[in-house]
Amino acid sequence: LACALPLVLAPAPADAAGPPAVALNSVIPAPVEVRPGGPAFRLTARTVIVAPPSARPVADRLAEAVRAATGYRLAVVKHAPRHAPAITLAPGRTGGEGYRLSVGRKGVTIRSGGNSGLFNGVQTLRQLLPLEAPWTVAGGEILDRPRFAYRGAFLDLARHFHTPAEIKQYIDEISQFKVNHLHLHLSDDQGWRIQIDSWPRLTAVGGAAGTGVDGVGGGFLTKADYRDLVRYAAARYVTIVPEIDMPGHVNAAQVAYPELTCDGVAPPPRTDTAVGYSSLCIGKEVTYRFVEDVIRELAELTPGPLIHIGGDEAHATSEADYIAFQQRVLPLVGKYGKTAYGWNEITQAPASHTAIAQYWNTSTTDPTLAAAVAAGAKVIMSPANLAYLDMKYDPSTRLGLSWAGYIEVRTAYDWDPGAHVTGVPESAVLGVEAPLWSETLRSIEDIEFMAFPRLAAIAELGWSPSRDWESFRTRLGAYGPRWTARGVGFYPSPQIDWA
Ligand code: TNX
Repeated sequence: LACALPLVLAPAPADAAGPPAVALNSVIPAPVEVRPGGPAFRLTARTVIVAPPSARPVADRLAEAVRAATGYRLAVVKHAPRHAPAITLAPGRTGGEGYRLSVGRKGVTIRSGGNSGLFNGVQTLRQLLPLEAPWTVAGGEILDRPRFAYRGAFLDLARHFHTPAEIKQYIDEISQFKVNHLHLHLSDDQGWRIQIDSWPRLTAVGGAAGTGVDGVGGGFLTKADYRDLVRYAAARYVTIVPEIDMPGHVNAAQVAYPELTCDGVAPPPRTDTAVGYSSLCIGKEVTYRFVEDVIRELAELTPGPLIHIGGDEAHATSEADYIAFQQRVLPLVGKYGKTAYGWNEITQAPASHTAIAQYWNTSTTDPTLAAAVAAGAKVIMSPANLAYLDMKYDPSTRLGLSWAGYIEVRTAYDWDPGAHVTGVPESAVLGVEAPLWSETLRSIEDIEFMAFPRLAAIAELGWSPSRDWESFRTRLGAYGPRWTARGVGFYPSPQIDWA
């Protein structure tokens, strides 16, 4: 122990030139257990990546990340040559998304019972690699697993379309914080952003040029684009969750198909940011043919278990109609083999008791939600006043909205998703999601400025067993140069001492 101690304090070997290794306890989200100690590992061009065939996809991601960070093209092999320094991916007893990472003089070993766990271990290792040579990784061990199964990010493609390339860039960033779901808001009053073969005018009209807020943008994902995104995300252990919003937020669909209104008259296209004025016609059968066709085609595109059917802000639908609509539509999701997911308003309908509600309200009490939970509903926490990435940081933020308040980094971090709403115990909470609505956002730069650093805060709430603002603040400050090095224009919050 006496000789291990100096290594704990200064993990870089004495002969190392340049900066000391990154401390093992600097990772975001904070791991469950960190035990620094023992000799460090020095990654060089001679290091090999060792992985069984089953873990090859993760090994390829690791090789890609090492190449981006160091310029080295490490070989990926099934068995390590004798004495070769190695990063080894190996089976382990830590189940699913959990992993164990061990660093010693001869190499780094990541063990997990699942490829998602190996991938998570790789994300940890990426953060332990210094930004500059020498590529020394501090010695010790990390044992890690998520608090919640669902850790989500969200993009709104309807208010302003974001291209597949931009969505991929976002997936690259969020997956580094072990975020494992990306919810795509694919339709709203302004536009319709996913090809539906049985209703082609949805995208021909609703995805045309000019169908964004202020008439800017337009565009949609073809089925081929969408399948490619699903694959890209899956390779980063991110599940795409598609949302079609209804019975409100449907103006774009009604512009394309006037039979979806009660009077059969097409409304004018809308490029403003008002909400709550449109509704599907609850009493017409064509409404349910439309909804079922859309759900069926979405389910065909979706390997993941969830389909989000919206359900928010249906202020132009009477309460009785709203409930009647959800009683018919929520079971349709099940008919196509998926679990229904919707904004918390769906909990007014008894059929939501086998569904998942996304809680976006700003109150810490919601008797309707609590009653649905008592009847079996599960919840994903996205309180607008804490988790909405489109809220301004402070009054001077040039992008974003402020209807739910200002959200500085500490506000986004300092709450407990497992005990946020009265009558919603941790056992009913599947996780957290950080929505990023796009009324004011156009480019990937806009997305990055609003998402980072707050997404890292929400990711830690979803992953880590406990929270500690001072620790998070320190780790975040140290992380800043990594975003800068990747060209991610994050918001340099004055609450953080940026390195
Ligand atoms: C409310 S949050 C909405 C969206 C807006 C967002 C802007 C929710 C379920 N609905 O239609 O884009 O506020 O922050």
